[in-house]
Parts: sequence; C-alpha cells; structure tokens
Amino acid sequence: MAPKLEKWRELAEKELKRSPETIVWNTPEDIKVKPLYTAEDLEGVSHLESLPGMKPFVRGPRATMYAGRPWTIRQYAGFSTAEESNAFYRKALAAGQQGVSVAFDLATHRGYDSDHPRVEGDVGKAGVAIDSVEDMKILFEGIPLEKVSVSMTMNGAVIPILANFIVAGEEQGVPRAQLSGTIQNDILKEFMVRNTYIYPPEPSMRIVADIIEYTAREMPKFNSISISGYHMQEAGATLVQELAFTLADGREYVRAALKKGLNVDDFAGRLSFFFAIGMNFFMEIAKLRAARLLWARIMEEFEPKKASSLMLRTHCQTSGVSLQEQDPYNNIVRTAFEAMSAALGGTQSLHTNSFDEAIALPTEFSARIARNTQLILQHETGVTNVVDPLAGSYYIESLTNELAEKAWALIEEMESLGGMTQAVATGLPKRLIEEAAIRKQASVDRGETVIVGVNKYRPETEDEIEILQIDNTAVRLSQIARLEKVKRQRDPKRVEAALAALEQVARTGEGNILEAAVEAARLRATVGEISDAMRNAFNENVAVPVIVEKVYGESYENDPEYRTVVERLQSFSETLQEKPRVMIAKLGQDGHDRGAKVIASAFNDIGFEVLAGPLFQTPEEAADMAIASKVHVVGASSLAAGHKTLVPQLIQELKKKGAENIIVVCGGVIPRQDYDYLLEQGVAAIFGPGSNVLECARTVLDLLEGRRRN
Ligand code: 2CP
Repeated sequence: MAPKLEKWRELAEKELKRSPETIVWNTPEDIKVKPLYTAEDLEGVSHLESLPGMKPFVRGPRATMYAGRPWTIRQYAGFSTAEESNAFYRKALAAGQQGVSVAFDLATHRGYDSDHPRVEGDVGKAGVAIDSVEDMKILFEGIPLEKVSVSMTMNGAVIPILANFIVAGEEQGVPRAQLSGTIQNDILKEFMVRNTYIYPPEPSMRIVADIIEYTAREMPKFNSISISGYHMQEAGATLVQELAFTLADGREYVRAALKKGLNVDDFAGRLSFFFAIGMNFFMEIAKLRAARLLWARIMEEFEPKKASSLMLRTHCQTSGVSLQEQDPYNNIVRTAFEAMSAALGGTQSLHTNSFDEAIALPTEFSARIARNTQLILQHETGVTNVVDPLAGSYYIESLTNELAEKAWALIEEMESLGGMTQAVATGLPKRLIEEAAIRKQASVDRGETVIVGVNKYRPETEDEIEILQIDNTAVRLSQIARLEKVKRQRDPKRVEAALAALEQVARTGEGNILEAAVEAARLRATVGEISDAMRNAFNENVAVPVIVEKVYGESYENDPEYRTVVERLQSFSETLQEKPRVMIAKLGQDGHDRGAKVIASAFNDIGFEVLAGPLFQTPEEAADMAIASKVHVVGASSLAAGHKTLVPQLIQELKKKGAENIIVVCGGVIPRQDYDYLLEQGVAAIFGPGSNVLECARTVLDLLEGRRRN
C-alpha cells in the first residue's frame, strides 16, 4: 500500500474507532464496496484509455453523445382501446415526449383476440387491446410514422403485431423501409422471467431469427429486437445476473441469425438492448458502461467488418419494483435519481416511471411528472453537455471493471451449458434469479435494506392518491364489436388461404414467418387467428412452477420473530394433524410471478404445504385445482389489474362447487380503492405492495385459526 494510503487508513481507523474493513458494503452482486477508491484500484484495468464512439464503446456509442443529441424520452404507455391510447400518445408528443412506446394488454401478448373466453379479465387492462390492422391504424392515427419512432413491447404474439404495424404503416402511406422503431422480440427472457411466451423455446427462437432476417432485408431503420435485462432485475436479479444473462441472450440471437445464413454486418447494428435502472446509483452507471464493454467483446467473436456491429445501444427504464405503495410521492424522488443514473450511464432512450405505478396505471398527472423528470434533466441540469462525465472516477471505473469481470464469468458459465437456450432449458438462470429475489425480500423484511416510508420512517397516515380505473367490460365489448365488423367485411376464403399458407411456412421451416403473416394481416386475419395458425404448427409452451426451498428460511436463521411464527404454525399443524395447504394462484394472462414465487418459497420454508399453481389459469381451473388438492387457502397474486374481475370469479367458482370453506386472500398491485370491493366479494385479506412476508404468514395463520374456532 502506498504511504499516503497507509496514512488514510490510520485516520479512518481513528475516526471509526475500528478497522475500515468493517464498513465495507457487500452488495447483492457480492461486490465489496470500500469507503475509498484510489488510483491503485485501477491498476491493470484495460479500458481506461478508450473514447466515445469507438470500440469498445465503454464511454458511449456516439462520439458526441447527448452533446450532439440527447437521449430519446420514450414513455411506455397504452391502456383501454386504440382510440384512448392514440389520444394519450398525441398529447404526450405535444408535451415533449420524443418517441412512442406501446404497451399491449395481456390478451394481445398471449395471442388471444378480445373475444376469447380466457382473457375476460385482461382486455384493455395493462395495455391497449389490439385485435387487427384496424385497431393498429387507429392507434397511430395522426402520428407520422415516417418521423416518430415506435417501440412495441411484444414477444409472444410478436409476429401478428409486427405484421399489423407494417400493414398499418403501409396504409398510412409509409412504406416499411421508412418505419423506424423497435420490437422487443426477446423470447429467452420470457422463459426466464416475464412469461408472455406462447410457443416452446425452439420455434420461438426461429420466430426471432425470422424477424431479424425480414427487418434486415426490408426495414433498415427498424431495430429487430430489444434484448432485455429489465424484467430480470424486476424479478429480483442482481445487476451481475441482469448483465450476464442479457448479453448471453444477445449472443444466442446473433447465433440464431447467423444460422439463417445472414451476414453479421447486415443485422448487428440493429440489435438493441433494454436495462432496468434501480436505486444502486453508481452501480447502475457502471452496469451500462460494462454492458457496452462486454458486448463489443462478444461481437468480436463473430468478426464483423463494421465497427457499428460491436456497438451496444440501449433503452432504459427506471425500476418498477423500487416504487412503493406507501408514501407514494417518494417514488418521484426515486425515479429522478434512477433517471440521472441512466443518463450518466449513457442510455439512448429512457422511460421514467410514474409515481403511482406501484398501485395502478398512471394518471395524466403522474405521467406528466414522469415525463417532466426527463425534460428537467435534459434542459436544466447540464447533464447533457459532457460525454460520459464520470469516466476516470476511481470508483466508477473500478465498478465497471468488477461488474464486467463478474458478469463475464457468469456468461462463460452459461456458455459451458451450451449457450443460453440450453441454459434456460435447464432452469438454472431462472432459479438463480429467484434465489436472489428471495434474499432481497428477506433483507427488506428484516430491515437490513432500508426503504424509506416502508420499513423505516413510515408515515402515520397514508395519502390516498387518485388512480386511473379502466372499465374493462366496456373495452371488451367495443373490441368485440370491432372484431365482428372486421370479420364481416373481409374475404373469408382469402383469409383462410393466407392463414393456411402461414401455417405451412411455420410447419416446414421454409420461407419467412413474418412475411407470410404480413399477407394474412393485410387481408384482416386477426391477432388470435395468426397466433392460432402458428399454435397449430408449434404447439404451446407449458411451464411447471418450481418452488425454491430454504433461501428465505436461511436468511432468517436464529431470528426470534421468525422462530415464533414457525413454532406457531407447527403447533397449529399438530392440531390440524397436517400442514395447512396454501395454493398460490396466478389468474388470467398475468405472467408477473416474482411475488407469487417469493411468497410460495417463504411460506414453504415457514412450514406451510405450498402448491404453486401454473400460470394463466382461469378462475374455474384454479378453483378445481384448489378443491382437488384440498387446500385450506388460495392466495391469488395479481399484478396486471385483473383482480376485480378474476378474484370474485374464483370465489364464486369455489362457492358453486361447495368449497366456500377455502379461504381466499390476494396480493400484488392492488389499489386501496379496490379493497372494500374485494372484501365485500369475500376476500379474507389483501396484501399490497411492500407487504412484509412474515406478516402475511401471521395473517394467514390468524385466518386459519379463526376459521377453525368457528
Ligand atoms: C444519436 N443519434 C445521433 C446522436 N445520437 N446522431 C448524431 N449525433 C448524436 N450524438 C442518431 C442515432 O444514430 C439514430 O439514428 C437517431 O439519432 C436516434 O437515436 P438512437 O440513439 O438510436 O435513439 P432511438 O431511436 O430512440 O433508439 C434507441 C434504441 C431503440 C435503444 C436503439 O431500440 C429504442 O428506442 N428502444 C426502446 C425500447 C422500449 O421503449 N422498450 C419499452 C419497454 P439512426 O437510427 O439513423 O442511426 S417497455 C417495458 C415494459 C416494462 C415491458 O417490457 O414489459
């Protein structure tokens, strides 16, 4: 150690009255953050001399970055009908938003038309309902698609949605070659965390490759994929996991495209990325820098000729899970810090969350504050004037290097499993993320990770905030009316032939699936019909939920409070002469299962017998399963706003089948305004965001004991 540093250590020890090693922060990534960084930490770090716009692009993909052009303010939005979403986009663009980003409802994500019986609770809820080109045309009416770039978050039903977009553009007078934007089209992370898949992994990978092929040939301004780590972090992944799995996914997509015979330089420049930006301010900045560094390293393997093929460009979104229901205005502050972090990390495009998103869909007011957060950053803080302003910081450069090294090791581990498709099939990445999520939850529950207004400094009274409610039934009926009209006006024979041709392309592997779907969409085949033609060829993916054991319990080792609950449950089980059985149910098309998985694992460790229901159950299917498995409690987890339709239906189904003795509780993103309604419908307890899992277990035990006494 240099003599001066030795001196610092002495001073630090004097101040602390203990060794400075005792204040090292061990992050969830297992990075030991020290109180001081110096030039010594950068010895041997090789990326320090690089410049922006040049490989390995660690300092940014463009030479001038925001000094030349600021990042795109691209707010993700969509709800209800195409008309309502269109009005929302036009207003947002007039108020300073720079690009459009479409949120589709879950029915669309999973390839169902709005009239399908499985999607009654989901139509128009967490996004806009799109059934055909007619809806798509309304969605973009008055928005010049040759100028405004459009991002579409779609993975499962990616073929019909992109086909509809292409045809809507054409019919608006914009040829596909002029369309700019991005389609998410990242199926591997769907199997790991996001769950809006339709088909099994292998044909799903073919779909991705066909889209890359088609856009490379026909749509030079369109980003063929948005390789996403966002949902991994949302599901609980550490930043190293997010980084590694995302880049490993990217490598896999490149291989899939090369296998189709494409030249790497013809498509690599249009691959894009998407990361979450959480509250670990400096680490997030370093993560984006490390991502660019590693992507350039990965792409070198494929020996591209163009430098732009090595360049990682990314969208970022502030973290949804960092938002809290309690003391919700704090979320504005959280989002602002996260946005600053994304800007300092060099993102190309950014969504800032609305402060009420932990509770419901954003209102016009909360959406304005979210957008203004970025406008203020761009116009008032001076953050855009200098490229990569934190380069050279001992701490940032050291973190960049350490994250890159750790992520690289994990990328190589995935490689040793045969690449990411194989790794995903083994379930390993999913399990690692779930374990990290459970550890994080335990750390919050125990107060080790502080969340202001939630597990510390909680206000005595809660502010009630205005929320946006969607009349789901009205949306569904209007969609069904339009669907019927579309079907009346089209030529059924030609539609049938186009769908048969599409199925044939899917089945044989000859031809391009997107190309065939564009023909079908032009003739007004619907999203559901196009998806079904592919279902016929590919079948559906079925996933069996696995419960991670012991991680939650281990985090609580020797904790007296935890022991008390465990012992109380043990003695209750003795009276019952069996462990109480809890089924965790996911109803409708809502695939957000972090909460459900965490609860299932924690409850299992605490001593309940836990049954994890599969994703996408109808209320009737969930009731049948609960009855067949003789459960005492069903916990319905809802994060996609379907709870007011689906949970009462579940209770009705249980009653209809004579099982009203089964206790129904629910949790997830449920606004307080809905509590009374749900309680009236027979829900016994509601656990909103920020609930302490041990508290939930206590409440469930109270309910079980109460039921037994009566
Ligand atoms: C950029 N440009 C510049 C400069 N910077 N030109 C001169 N000087 C500069 N300093 C050029 C670029 O080369 C590009 O032109 C154009 O300006 C636009 O810039 P960009 O950086 O490409 O920005 P963008 O068009 O906004 O594209 C950003 C991304 C794209 C990341 C590449 O893929 C994107 O917009 N992704 C958004 C994804 C998204 O919104 N996802 C929503 C997730 P050229 O194109 O001609 O080169 S929703 C999340 C929810 C949670 C969910 O998934 O469930």
